[in-house]
Amino acid sequence: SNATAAAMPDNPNKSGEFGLQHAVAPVGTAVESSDPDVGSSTVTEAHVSAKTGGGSPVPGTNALAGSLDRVRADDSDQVLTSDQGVPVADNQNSLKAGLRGPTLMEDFLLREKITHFDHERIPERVVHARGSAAHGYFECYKTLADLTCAAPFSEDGKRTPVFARFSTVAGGAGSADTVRDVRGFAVKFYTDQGNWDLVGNNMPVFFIQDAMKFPDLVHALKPEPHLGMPQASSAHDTFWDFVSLMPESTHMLLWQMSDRAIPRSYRMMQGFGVHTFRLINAEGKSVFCKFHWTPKAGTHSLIWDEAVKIAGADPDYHRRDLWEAIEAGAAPEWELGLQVFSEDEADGLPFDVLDPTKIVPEELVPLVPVGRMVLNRNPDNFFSETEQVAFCTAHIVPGIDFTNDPLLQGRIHSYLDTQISRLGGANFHEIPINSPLRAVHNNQRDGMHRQAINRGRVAYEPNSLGGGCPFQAGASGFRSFPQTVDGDKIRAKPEQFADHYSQAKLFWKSQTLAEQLHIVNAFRFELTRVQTPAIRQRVVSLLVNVDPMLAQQVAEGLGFAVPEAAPVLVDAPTEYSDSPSLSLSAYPGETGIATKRVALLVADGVDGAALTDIYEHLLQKGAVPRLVGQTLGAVSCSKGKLLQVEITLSAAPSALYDAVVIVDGEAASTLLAADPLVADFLRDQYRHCKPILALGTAMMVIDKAELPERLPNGDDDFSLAVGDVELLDELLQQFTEALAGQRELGREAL
Ligand code: HDE
Repeated sequence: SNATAAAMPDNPNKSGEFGLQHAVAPVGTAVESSDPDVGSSTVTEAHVSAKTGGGSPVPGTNALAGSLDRVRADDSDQVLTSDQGVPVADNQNSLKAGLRGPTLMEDFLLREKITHFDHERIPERVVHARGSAAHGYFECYKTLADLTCAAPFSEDGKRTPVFARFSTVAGGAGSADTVRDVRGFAVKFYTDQGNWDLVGNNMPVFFIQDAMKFPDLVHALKPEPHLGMPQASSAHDTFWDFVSLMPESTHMLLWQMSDRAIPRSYRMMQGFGVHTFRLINAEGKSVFCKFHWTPKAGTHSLIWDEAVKIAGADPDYHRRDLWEAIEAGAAPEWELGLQVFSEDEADGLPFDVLDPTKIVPEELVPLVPVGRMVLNRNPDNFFSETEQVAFCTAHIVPGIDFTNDPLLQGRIHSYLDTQISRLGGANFHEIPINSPLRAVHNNQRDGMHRQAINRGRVAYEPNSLGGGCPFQAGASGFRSFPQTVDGDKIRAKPEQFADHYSQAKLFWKSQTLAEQLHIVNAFRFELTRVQTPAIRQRVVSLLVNVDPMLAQQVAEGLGFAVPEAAPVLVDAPTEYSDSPSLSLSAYPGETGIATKRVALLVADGVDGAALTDIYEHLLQKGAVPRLVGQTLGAVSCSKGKLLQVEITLSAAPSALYDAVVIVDGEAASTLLAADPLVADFLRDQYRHCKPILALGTAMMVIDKAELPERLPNGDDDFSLAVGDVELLDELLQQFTEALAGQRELGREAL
């Protein structure tokens, strides 16, 4: 796929990486807009690219790719200059008084270079510091004009450019990707009515009900302040101390201890807007709405032991996965679904829709698919795009509005505020990745790092000297929904907010047995790391209200008897029937084995013909096969040609592959069977519930690893495709089917 990528670059702007023949107009060449709605004088205005050629965008590319060309810098075929554009003759030596003398103060080139370097860092995000992002587009299936006048939903098939960033929450910018954590799922829609940011998570509920508690939550979660540990982990006393005293967090804790918190890939997790939002149509009619993203690749998670191993073997696992999938042309895709309900319907629900610790079960309000998001272009520069992108829940467009969810209300303030310290001032909206496609016209002026050169003497409104411009948009502009508000000023919560356990119960009973086992193990792990016995007990006393068996199993692991249940604050907690869509098993995915990574273990004497066939078969289906050997170099084959090993067992351990294949070949199988790394590799593949294909003599390698032939309950293990060489076609098909689906969790003894 590297050869294809070179011929057809996904990022045509990176000419330097695709040969000098692609070099284009030097930076600074003026580009003109062909869009009559769009001016051309300020950096916040959209430009159609000279490079991608203006006019109608190529299907599948997004308008933003063109607009950012204005600032994309390409050094191919260019002379090195200072920041002032002065050509630099010598970039090796500072200017000295004599060969062995001191460096001169006048060395402006040295000082400029070092000064710039000294200031290269900005504060990392206070939460969600570690993340990865990509460009793409959102495509609306059918107009939603009857529900909302929001621009992305105005026409059938309309495409809106997006930039999406996925993140962990607790860890610093350099922490590992596969830690147990909530994942951020933030999407910036560059609509033709301005930017709309849907700043969600991969779990539909949150720990707390009111913004007032957010700094407490985060202080408890982050490394403990006296010793700066642990990094990127909730498994410590302060976190569990806080949540054990906040029973409203119980529902979220179950999600966080579930496999949702260790996704296999950003491309394989759901996203949720969490809060209830409002949609408003052109007549001013409003409905409530919840936003859901569902991955086309299905929902897939890691096994905890695997997640831990990956954190060491490849801390950039999710970042690399997203990058490589996009570079390979396997653009990740999610379907956007809405749960839409009226205020009257909301009043009839057995919980408060303003409470962010509650979901709206799909059995009560169905999920309606409305469009899809495709991410098809990697950023050119991590800092300029992924680091500087500023998501903000306050960024909404006409047709969308907030509700009074007290968590959302606090966020509306926080995101704008935090950018000012993170990005250094009020003009962060002018940073290219943040600037809207629609031109900005207002009387906001000046401030640090101002880019726009606003012309004229008028910076106020009303005015007559500027012809009254810019003028108010009136009916076509943003108008808040005129909700009637009447009440006493009060610091309190609605009564229904106090039903803390009913939905936690619903979540628990909607999980498969294997998922439940993982939740129990996660609680045991985290609480074992907690040092204060009273905190452990308090957490289990919350769990008693969720399910006595859950509490029992967790308590057993912690070596104490089940404590008394925490007090239940409502008289009649809601009873829910189960909700199958809450299990990860509900979304196996539609993309088959595409992007799945398969290790083919090789050694001298391997059956090269079968190996090549399988390799080709996997490639054809979009999978990522790798020849994994004991050393780099060529292996000689019993049949077929010499094959080059791509990576070694020690450089790329089992946890980095979704499946493993070993083909026939007496000599090779003997070598592999004798290697303890190979046995480890296979045991991990097995323990992590991944498909294994072994042919002919490879059976001896499987035997050496002592893998069980059947599942612990006596059933056939469909993911273990082992047999004679003659059965290759059949076994390969079985293996491919297993790899396309979810893992064989039945291997774990319950
Ligand atoms: Fe955030 N959150 N948050 N959060 N959040 C931030 O904004 C905050 C919450 C979420 O990729 C910060 O730019 C408060 C819920 C994501 O850049 C900050 C409250 C949800 C991202 C902030 C919440 C989120 C953030 C830190 C409770 C899911 C990363 C840096 C009142 C619906 C966005 C920044 C990116 C980032 C505040 C709760 C999602 C400090 C005050 C609930 C995905 O402004």
